[in-house]
Amino acid sequence: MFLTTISATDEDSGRNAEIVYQLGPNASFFDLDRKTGVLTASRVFDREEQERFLFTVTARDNGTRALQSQAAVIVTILDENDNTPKFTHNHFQFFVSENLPKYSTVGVITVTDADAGENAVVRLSILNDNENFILDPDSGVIKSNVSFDREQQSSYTFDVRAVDNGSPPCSSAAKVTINVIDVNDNPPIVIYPPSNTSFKLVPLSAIPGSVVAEVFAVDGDTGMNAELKYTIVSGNGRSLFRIDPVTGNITLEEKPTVADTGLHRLVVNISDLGYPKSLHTLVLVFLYVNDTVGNSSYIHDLIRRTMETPLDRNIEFKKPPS
Ligand SMILES: [Ca+2]
Ligand SMILES: [Ca+2]
Ligand SMILES: [Ca+2]
Ligand SMILES: [Ca+2]
Repeated sequence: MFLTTISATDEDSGRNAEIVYQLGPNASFFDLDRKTGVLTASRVFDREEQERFLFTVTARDNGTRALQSQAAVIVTILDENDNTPKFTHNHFQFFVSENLPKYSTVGVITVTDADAGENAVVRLSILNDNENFILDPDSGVIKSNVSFDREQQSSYTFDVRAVDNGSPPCSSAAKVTINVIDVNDNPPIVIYPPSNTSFKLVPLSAIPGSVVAEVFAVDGDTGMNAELKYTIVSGNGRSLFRIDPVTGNITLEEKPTVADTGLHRLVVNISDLGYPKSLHTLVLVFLYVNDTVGNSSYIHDLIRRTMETPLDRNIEFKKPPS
């Protein structure tokens, strides 16, 4: 490829003015025509590999006592847009807490372009996201345009595109996933017993170890934030009952005696194992120790009246009507 013509002058005449051109060292990628001084490239250059070449050329006359002079040649390789923008990852993964305020920074996309000048000026955009995120086209900073609720949506995935300013422009794409980390923002919800006013009959003949009632709750969070622990916090003064901390099953610890007959109000605490803050719910479990239910409206009346007793105080056993 033709680059330029090197030319020198000589004020002598004849052979004393005949000029021969010669390349100095460090010019292995170039050819110089000895007679015409035409400088050509002997290979294809890659600016990303080497941008400048510096070498010397010598002009020598054909005099019997040859005279010569030297000049420095600098060849600068101009850029071509032959590199597409490169993302540092094919798939960017970011982790954010739910309940993060809108417009918080959730991640930064990094992209490089090996070219120079405008050929390396890259702008970023989001391809397919329903305006849940805002991407700064220059800095690559991704901000949320929504407040995250992991219980509604636990991850978001979309594609981003990088386009350089070359003509024609080069572009590339990458995937982005925003993972929403759970925060313990849901207390346990009691499924069973269905209400705080229902009761279960515990016959005097019930066998110790048998399940007399069940407590079951769910928690909308995940992991430890949804792991539940059941405990009886009051109403079990004689330790007649025991609750399984994991299943919530309430079993009879010992055979009830006549002294145990009547209504027992167990206050059960259901707490999650959330960190740093655990959330909890209280539920009332009424157990009526007697041979038969007898008059159930009487028991419901008792249950209503227990509401006047604070939950941290054991209610007095009420004798069934004779
Ligand atoms: Ca280039
Ligand atoms: Ca480029
Ligand atoms: Ca929870
Ligand atoms: Ca949550």
